[in-house]
Amino acid sequence: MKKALITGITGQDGSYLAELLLSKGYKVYGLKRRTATPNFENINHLLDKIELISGDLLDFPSLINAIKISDPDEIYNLAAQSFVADSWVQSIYTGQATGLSVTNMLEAVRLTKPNIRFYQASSSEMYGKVLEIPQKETTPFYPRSPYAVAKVYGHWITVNYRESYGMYTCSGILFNHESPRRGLEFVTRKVTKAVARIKLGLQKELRLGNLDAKRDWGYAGDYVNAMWLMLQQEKPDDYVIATGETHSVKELVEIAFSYVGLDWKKYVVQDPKLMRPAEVDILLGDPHKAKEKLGWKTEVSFEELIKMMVDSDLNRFANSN
Ligand code: NDP
Ligand code: GDR
Repeated sequence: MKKALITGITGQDGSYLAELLLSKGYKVYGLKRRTATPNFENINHLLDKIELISGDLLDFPSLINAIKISDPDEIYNLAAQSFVADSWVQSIYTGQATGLSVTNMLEAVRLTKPNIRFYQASSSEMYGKVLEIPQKETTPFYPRSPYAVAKVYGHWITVNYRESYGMYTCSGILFNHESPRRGLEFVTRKVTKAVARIKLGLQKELRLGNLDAKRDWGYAGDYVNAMWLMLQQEKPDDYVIATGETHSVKELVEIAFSYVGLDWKKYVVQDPKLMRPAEVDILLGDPHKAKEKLGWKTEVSFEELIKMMVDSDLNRFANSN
């Protein structure tokens, strides 16, 4: 039986990846940091099937301990301060938790069991300012937020450990991916939650920032499969994971509101306080390499994704009344 350790298991991707690995017969361990109140919403249904190990990315001994307990064949390093907007107000912490901590993980692997296969959650945010469209593995990075700068560090240190020590380390450059388990502050979930609550008479307006930003949005359930595929190859490598389509925040809003029969213009208010100090105007990924070498593909379209999220939030907020 293969064993995997997932950091960030309570997050969106961690929960889908845990489900995928369990379905493939893995023994799954999750690194779980201490919180004052429980945050198991995404993994409640998995708690009797996985083993949680207490630890924090910034606490090196706890990472060594987690590797010793789980003795994994594969590590998926998904934990991070992942909300771009907050990275301007928590810039030092984001640098530590999203960037430098990757070296903590890699050193823990190198010093305990260097043949562990290691996946690093890199991000399309690293492309930042548009230098090339669509963005592919060879497109230069131009990060536009403290989060993105930290991810560039995490990306290159992952490549560096592969080149310096011959370790099996892969970096997945994933474009935005969403689901009903997406954190409430990210724009897709903020919109689908508001649409559901407005439809149910629980909310009157939706305040948003930049409606013109464009993103390549896919479904998280499809994207965790790419992570697993990367660690099953003969040789480690880096891959762009994206749909190859881009849509604006405005299109997202239009689709979500019209799905429940509402006119978005009556409810959406643009709030300058929600504009970012530096914006990433357009992301559009080229997933050719992943399709050809990994045989990876997306199953859920943009519209299907938004409808899935609206349905889920309608259900959730109708029942929370
Ligand atoms: P989430 O924000 O949903 O999850 C982040 C996870 O990291 C949570 O489990 C969180 O724990 C954990 N975490 C945060 N800080 C620490 C820490 N110091 N020590 C231990 N655990 C910590 O992110 P996603 O699931 O959406 O994304 C997974 C990864 O992929 C992240 O690294 C993200 O930056 C990256 N990524 C995401 C994309 C996306 O579109 N979703 C696209 C590209 C990259 P807790 O629950 O306690 O907060
Ligand atoms: P992003 O996702 O920054 O791309 O990072 P987010 O959903 O936060 O923003 C997407 C775009 O929407 C615009 N926007 C708003 N965003 C939020 N959150 N709230 C608003 O009210 C709002 N109004 C407009 C933003 O300006 C932006 O252009 C996500 C995270 O998951 C990262 O961890 C990951 O690396 C990248 O995706 C790829």
